[in-house]
Formats: sequence, C-alpha cells, structure tokens
Amino acid sequence: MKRIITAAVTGATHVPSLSPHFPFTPEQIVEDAVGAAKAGAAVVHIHARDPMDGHPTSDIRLFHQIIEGISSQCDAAICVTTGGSTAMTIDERVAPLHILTPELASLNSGSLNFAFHQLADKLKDPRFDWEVPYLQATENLVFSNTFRNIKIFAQAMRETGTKAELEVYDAGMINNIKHLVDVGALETPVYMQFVLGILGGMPATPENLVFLVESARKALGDENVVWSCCAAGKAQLPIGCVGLALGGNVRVGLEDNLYIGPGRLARNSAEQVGAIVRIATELSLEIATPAEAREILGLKGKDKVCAPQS
Ligand code: KMH
Ligand code: ZN
Repeated sequence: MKRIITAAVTGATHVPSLSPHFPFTPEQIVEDAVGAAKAGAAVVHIHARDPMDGHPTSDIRLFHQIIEGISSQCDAAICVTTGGSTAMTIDERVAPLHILTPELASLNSGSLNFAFHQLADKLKDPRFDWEVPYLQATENLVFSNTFRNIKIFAQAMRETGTKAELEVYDAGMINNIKHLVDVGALETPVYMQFVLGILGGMPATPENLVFLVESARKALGDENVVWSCCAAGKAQLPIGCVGLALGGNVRVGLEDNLYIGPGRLARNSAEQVGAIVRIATELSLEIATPAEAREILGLKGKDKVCAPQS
C-alpha cells in the first residue's frame, strides 16, 4: 500500500512568537500547505487563525479562503479541524463542517488534558498580548470530547459526506472508537491518526505506537483500520520512521513541530515533508498521490467541498 503523507500546517498549539516561519495569515497557511503538497503531502490538515494577531479562530470566511487558496493551487485533500482550539465551544468546532463540507475532518476520539503551558517559558518578548495567557491557560483546561459530542461530530460528517480522521491521543480512545462503531455512530473502515507526545496523552515512544497499532487491530480487525501517526516536537521524525516501518501513514507539519532538527527552526512544513519522503524512499516505499490517498481513504473528491451535498 502506498503511504499517505499528511502535513498539518498550523494547528492551535503554537503561537506566532515561537517561530518567525509560523504561518497564521490565510495567505501564509495556503503557501505552507501548497508547498507541503508539492513536497509530497497528499493531505493537508488546516486550522484558521486571526490574520491580525494569529489567535485561533473558527471564522468560516477564513477557512473558506484557505480552502479555496489551497484547492486552486494543488490537488491535496484537505482535512479541516473540528478540534479547533482548547478554548473553543462545541458549536464553534462543528460549524465548519456544515458550511465547508470538507473531504476529511479531524474527530477527536476522547477528552484529555491537552497541555502546552510549558511553551510560555520560551516566549521572552511575545509579539501579541494573547500568546502567554493562551499558553498558560492550557495548564487548567481539559480538551473535552464527550461521547455525546463525538456523536454530534460524527453525525455532521455523515450528513456532509466527510471522512473522519479519528484523532487518538491515548489507548483508551481506541475502545471509545470501538464502542462508537458498535453503536452505529461510526462506520468502518475507520481512519485513525495516532497523535503522540501531547502532555496529557501517550508519550511519543516506539513501544507506545506499536501498542496503539496492535490495540486498534485487535479491537476493530485489521481490515477495518487505516492509520497514520504523528508526534509533537523532536519525536516527530523518529515516530514517523517507526510508523513507516510498521506499515502506516505519517503526519508531519508545523502544527506538531516547529523544528527540522536540534535548534533549527523549520522554514515551512515542506521541509519536514521532504525529510519523511526521503526516508520512505530509502525504505523503498512509495508515496501516495492525492488521487491515491482519496482511493485509500474513500474520499468524495475535491469538487464536493464547499458545495451543497446532494
Ligand atoms: N488544537 C488541539 C486542541 C484537531 O485538529 O482536531 C486539537 C487539534 C486536533 O489540533
Ligand atoms: Zn489540528
């Protein structure tokens, strides 16, 4: 099976003052995503930010501008976040689905402490007033994804023909997914994104990735699981290598890691895509094109994005 490389280009964790290369205006997000696609990413995962100060936002107009910008320049499938930020309400998080009708959207498979307050210590002279309080607030926040709300997201995705990318941060979330499949709230085959190294979730170690992959296969059956993996920070490439060796797909990008090596800030997500593509090539693995990724994931086609569903 060809391997799908995903580039998660912005996210809602990092703040602009952490890197001069951090994309937060719609134009910068589009440029980073298109560059990542040209480097080999078949899927790009997007969040929106306020172009004035980089604050995470669920503003549909910005999402629409980003999607139009990416789609007009490359064929990558777009995965829209429903995770938004730890500070958003459920309504803010689900709104993009009905209006943007994306091919893919993240669906967070359980609640967890999603803490990145320790990043505040790195900000000596922040550009924007909101950055430090935003980071510090995550020490006392739960990223809430109750079963009832997961069902709301899942129902919305069925209505919009959107494939769920099930974000898994910890082993118990695999059982959450199994339960939701058993009660008919989720359909198989499921597409899981194992997200390691978040403070509050599973640490980014090879043995934890192996455990998650095996747990998913045992819970749902090998034929019912397509999976990808990513890791926060410096574990990004090592976990990507383990994921390739285990037969999986890989996510990289500035959402998860601002660096390309020890002390070296990545200029864009494309640098990280290029690194994992080179590694895959050395392993004689083939990288999926956007068309092949749509086939593997059963996506509806980019012509049905931002369009009323028939
Ligand atoms: N920003 C995190 C709280 C997703 O895109 O759904 C959630 C996140 C995962 O980024
Ligand atoms: Zn995200």
